[in-house]
Amino acid sequence: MPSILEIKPETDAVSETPVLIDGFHLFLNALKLNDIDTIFGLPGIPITDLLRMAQAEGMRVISFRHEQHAGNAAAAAGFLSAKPGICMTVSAPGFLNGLTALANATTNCFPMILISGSSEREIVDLQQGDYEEMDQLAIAKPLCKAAFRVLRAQDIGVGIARAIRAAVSGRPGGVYLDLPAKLFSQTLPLDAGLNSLIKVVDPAPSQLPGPDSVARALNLLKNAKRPLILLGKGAAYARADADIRALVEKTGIPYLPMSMAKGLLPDTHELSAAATRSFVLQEADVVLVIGARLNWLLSHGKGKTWGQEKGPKKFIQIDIAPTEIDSNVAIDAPLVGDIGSCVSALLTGIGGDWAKPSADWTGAIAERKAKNFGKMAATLAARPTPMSFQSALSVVKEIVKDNPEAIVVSEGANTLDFARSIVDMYLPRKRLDVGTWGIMGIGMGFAVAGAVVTGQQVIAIEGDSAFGFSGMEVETLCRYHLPVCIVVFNNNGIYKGTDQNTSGGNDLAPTVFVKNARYEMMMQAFGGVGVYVTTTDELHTAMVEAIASGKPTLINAAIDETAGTESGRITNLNPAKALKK
Ligand code: OXK
Ligand code: ADP
Ligand code: TPW
Ligand code: MG
Repeated sequence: MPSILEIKPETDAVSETPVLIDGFHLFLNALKLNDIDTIFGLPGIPITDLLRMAQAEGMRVISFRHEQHAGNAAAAAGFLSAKPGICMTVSAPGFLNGLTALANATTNCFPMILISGSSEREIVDLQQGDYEEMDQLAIAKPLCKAAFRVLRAQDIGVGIARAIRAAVSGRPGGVYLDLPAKLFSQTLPLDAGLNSLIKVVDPAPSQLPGPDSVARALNLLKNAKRPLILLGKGAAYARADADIRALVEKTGIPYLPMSMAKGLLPDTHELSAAATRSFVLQEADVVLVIGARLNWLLSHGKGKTWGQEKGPKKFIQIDIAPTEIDSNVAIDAPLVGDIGSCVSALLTGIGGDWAKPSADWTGAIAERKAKNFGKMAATLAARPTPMSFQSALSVVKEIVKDNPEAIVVSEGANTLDFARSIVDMYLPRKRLDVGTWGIMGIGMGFAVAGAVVTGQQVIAIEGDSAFGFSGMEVETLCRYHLPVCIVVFNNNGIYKGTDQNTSGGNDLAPTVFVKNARYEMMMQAFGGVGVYVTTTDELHTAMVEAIASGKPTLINAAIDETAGTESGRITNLNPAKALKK
């Protein structure tokens, strides 16, 4: 094996200026040229030296314990920075471990690039049994937005440029870049090599909506009696925060945030209709959808949730992907373009003579909100023993209110669902969760990215099952000294801890875990802070200390094991429930 010094760019003996540049350095220079300064990954053949060299070149390399979490970190970094997050893995098994994150990023419309080393094409294609042999490009293709392979050093610049553009332009998503091991040791004359690199100009160009489509949308909105604005994570990603707020406030139209759009306007805003979600979805007559798909999370835009029996609704939909329009229901006024340009065009068209929605509509919403706030306040104030989801979350709610800059990561079933409605968000892009797939396992990867990309405190609200998917990454949190406070909502299992095996056998039911597991010891094992709490006072003290110290902390919060519901608020999606109907 050559040492790292031997594979640095070759230098002229007399002048000491490099005359040749190798694939490793072409690759790193291409990333740096495009302002990419962080790599999330896991070393091994053929990328170990590459990661060392990246560090030597001044890049941040965050090394994980499993590629899925490195990939999730890259995806969250993409969402948080609007630059593609980079995940690097080894061949076949490492690549496959990263693939779930790549597919999830694509599903969530987060920009990331999974870059995997691969084996020799000549051997792979003849299936001669190379080390970690796999046709990675073919496998990645259907799971991401675009996939490329670079075979020649002179194409590294183009490969990186195409990957960046594919990830962030139009609808953002995951991109796969295949780099065979042999590429890294190829060399080019220094000047030619550097000249082959591309700095991507305007990677995510604005896409303006046509004036006729803006007029159509405004006309519909103006004639609405019970208008509603629906904000999705695309609206959060678009960074049109001020214009979106202006649109809501100028028009006086109530809005409903999807989970990752929470905080785009503060959840305490008087026009938020989040606390009366069912009512506004049923009653609205015109809905302006901004950066959200009418998928399962929105009951496909139809049926009882949407009060279909009360007559058809009109939809205006802003999306950058033209093929999203009419995907589930007819869209009366499509606005295809980037959200910044579309919202700004609407604002311009609204003018000074806008008539705000009637007091009938806003008053009915306000009345229901007040009622639901009252009910919620009573539940949050109760102090049962053991803690309920709600009593424990009332503490988290206060802590987030006091630390609005903190990034909140959330996963689980009941833990996720209660946290979504209880914990208010105050600023845009502060909430990261299970997203479009409802996927478990994003927790620690997203937490690492939150801390690394923003430098802010992270608060991870984790079901005990959800935490287990990425739990080993607490070592990563400790190794990089990241300010992450994890609260494990420990109800001894998936959904609850009291399920019974009805077969008469000795095994526990499939949803049940070891009782009173001491998850906090996992954090202690690596030098972080671990605390076990059974009361809201203890939870409050532990969270305050975690945030004051900035130390990686795991708070194992004992929650009533009887309290959860199967699948939280989406019980209706279980097939056996349909059987019983
Ligand atoms: C909301 N609500 C409130 C408040 N906020 N009441 C009082 N105060 C406040 N602040 C009310 C709101 O009006 C709703 O009541 C209810 O609380 C729930 O609100 P919300 O917004 O959470 O709505 P809902 O119905 O749960 O939303 C649907 C959804 C959401 C599909 C968008 O459930 C979601 O994002 N789910 C993701 C689930 C998921 O991915 N789980 C993964 C694991 S489960 P009403 O009366 O107005 O309706 C899984 O995969 O397998 O088991 C598995
Ligand atoms: P949610 O889960 O919050 O409902 P989705 O992920 O379903 O949101 O929808 C996000 C939508 O936003 C996608 O259809 C995507 O094409 C769109 N989108 C993302 N970024 C932009 C942007 N800058 N401009 C316009 N649309 C965007
Ligand atoms: C990759 C299915 C959805 S929610 C969940 C599982 C296993 C765990 C719920 O238990 P938890 O939360 O986290 O303890 P709580 O508060 O209800 O007790 N595998 C993947 N994704 C999903 N969604 C699942 C399995 C699932
Ligand atoms: Mg649980």
